[in-house]
Amino acid sequence: MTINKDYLELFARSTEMAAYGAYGYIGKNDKIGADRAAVDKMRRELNKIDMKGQVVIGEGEMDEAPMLYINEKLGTQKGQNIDIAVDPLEGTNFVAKNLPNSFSVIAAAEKNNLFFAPDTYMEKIAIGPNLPKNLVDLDNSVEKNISNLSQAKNISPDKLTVCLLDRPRHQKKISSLRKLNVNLKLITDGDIMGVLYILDKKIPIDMYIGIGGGPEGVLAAAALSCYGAQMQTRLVLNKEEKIRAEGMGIKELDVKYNIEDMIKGDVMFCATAITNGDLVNGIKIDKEHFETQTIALHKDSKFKTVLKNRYKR
Ligand code: VTB
Repeated sequence: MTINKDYLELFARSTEMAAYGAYGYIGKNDKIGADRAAVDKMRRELNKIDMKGQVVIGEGEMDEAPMLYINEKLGTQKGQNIDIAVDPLEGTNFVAKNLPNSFSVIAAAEKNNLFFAPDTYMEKIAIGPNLPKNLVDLDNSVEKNISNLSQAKNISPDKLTVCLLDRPRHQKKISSLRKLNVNLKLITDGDIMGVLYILDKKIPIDMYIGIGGGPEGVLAAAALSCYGAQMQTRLVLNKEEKIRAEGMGIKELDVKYNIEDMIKGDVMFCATAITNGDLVNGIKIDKEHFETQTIALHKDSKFKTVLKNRYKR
């Protein structure tokens, strides 16, 4: 079944309001305050929607973060059954330090169609649409993935660009890529957008790889699934996390997930920029109004747009 397309605007409203909530905290070095403001506004908007909504990816479990927690019910409990993944403030550091690329993000699918990723690390590899299936794989060496990609795109490795989070855990990958003379885009945070770069025609990013957050992986997969792009992931769990993941009903912990394992059926994705982004502009305000820009996607209707809205403050 398809998600009624009228929901897209309502979900976009929730990320717009959350982004506006966080806007007041730009450059204030207050990550917690910024996150709380985004969560409060997002929840208020989501609760106005006629849906039987439930959070499947949120800000933690109920006892540790009583804000948009996993399993929280949302909406008026009339309308479609919808599972929701939220990241009300993706890039808390960016807002705290007034740096680009902070977003408020949501994905929505029908009940039981989103992967319940626990709040742990996740290995990720992603490439854009219109490439042969299974071209890259988490179990391949960096060299093999680059060679497959460069053959499929018919360009030499030194013309390819790969995006990674700049972390010591990626040192080996980074040095392998440097040896191959591949161009790197190293990001300090925000790997939902890191993955989404592979969709943008203006920014030539050919592949995303590396370990980032599990929830962020599912949110990025939601966007990619609207484009027919490819992504493969695998949870990275310590002992304690393994027990927790089993408690969440994840039976096989070592498996690789493709997009269709993480996102089943129809999906919607909205991301509103807080500070200016590479893909869309951040919130702009004047005395009376604020303006928002939101990447809004709906898989089944093939609707992809940047929504530009203006609201009274
Ligand atoms: C990851 C990434 C996020 O924080 O969760 C990262 O997916 C945390 O990684 O996009 P470290 O523990 O290595 O700092 C973000 O960058 C921002 O939430």
